[in-house]
Amino acid sequence: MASKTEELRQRVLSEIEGVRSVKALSELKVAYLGKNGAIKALLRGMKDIPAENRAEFGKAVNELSDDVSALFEQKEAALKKKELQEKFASQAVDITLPGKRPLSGGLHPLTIVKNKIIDAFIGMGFEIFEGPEIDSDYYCFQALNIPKDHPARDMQDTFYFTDNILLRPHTSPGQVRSMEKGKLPIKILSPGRVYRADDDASHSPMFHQIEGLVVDKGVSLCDLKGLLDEFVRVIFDGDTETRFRPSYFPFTEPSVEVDVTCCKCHGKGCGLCKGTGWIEILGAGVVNKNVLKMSGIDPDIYSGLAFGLGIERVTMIKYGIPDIRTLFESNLKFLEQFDRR
Ligand code: FA5
Repeated sequence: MASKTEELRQRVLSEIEGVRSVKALSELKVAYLGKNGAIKALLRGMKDIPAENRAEFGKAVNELSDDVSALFEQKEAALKKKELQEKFASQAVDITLPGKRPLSGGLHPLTIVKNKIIDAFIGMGFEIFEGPEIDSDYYCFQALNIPKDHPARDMQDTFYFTDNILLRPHTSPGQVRSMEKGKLPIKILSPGRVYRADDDASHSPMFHQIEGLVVDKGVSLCDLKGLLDEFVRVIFDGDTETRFRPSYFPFTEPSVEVDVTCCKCHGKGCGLCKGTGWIEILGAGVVNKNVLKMSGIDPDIYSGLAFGLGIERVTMIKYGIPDIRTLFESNLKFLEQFDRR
């Protein structure tokens, strides 16, 4: 009789010992303590026990039941603790590992340079004035002293919607539009996209210019030189040399072009600078009296200076980029080298 309960106790002890998971333990618990479990089966066998021994047997079975319940509780607590520790260990984070940097946007090199140029001129008292990208023949050419069929139109050949409506080939129409407003003096900066029938390593069919215009009494070529020298000083590093070269634009007289030393060969001469060692960054000059007159400004009282610079050229020289197309390829490996914020 006692040996039956003792035998069961030993069996439970050895089976609980071998259990490795909470799930297996609960199955084992049902097998011993459940309604149809081994301990309840002992109680059901009471009827076969001689009457004088029943009380003792019942007591022994109840004790066994209490002891086994306690054993299951202890084992369950131990297993749960172990499983939790294993879960924590498997999910542990090594805080000494380097973190993953979140991807963040940055400014395109053209935007960085545009902002720098704008800052430089705003610091010299200029205001922003923006004109349309689709414009008329009158604003793009005629009002700039370039009549129909003038050979100078070839220098700024662009894309036409009709004979009269076109994608502006330069930001110079901004000069005319700001002068037409009739408010003097003028000191404006007009940035924007422009279009040309061009395509090679230093010329793009779409690129960006910034136009500058100053109209006031007594404005001269000396003021233009002072402004452009300051611009070059602010934008480029000390090693970049500049030169002013006489040039021709129908809307300025005299006209100049400003070159800086080539970013690829540093002045020695290469394919990018066509062997000259110099790259042109802007055209400029004293506003032609005809242009002032056509915009309703008296050239005997007022004079003007104007310049138009290519943002791509300035960017290429500043960062040593040998091919203009790199700026439009949206290649993250290239773009990530610039501003990341
Ligand atoms: C002009 O566009 C004149 N409107 C500039 C000007 C303004 C002169 C005011 C006088 C007074 P030009 O065609 O040289 O000039 O172009 C000016 C600058 O734009 C060039 O120096 C160059 O930096 C840039 N540029 C010209 N064509 C391209 C092109 N296809 N791709 C990239 N940059 C270009």
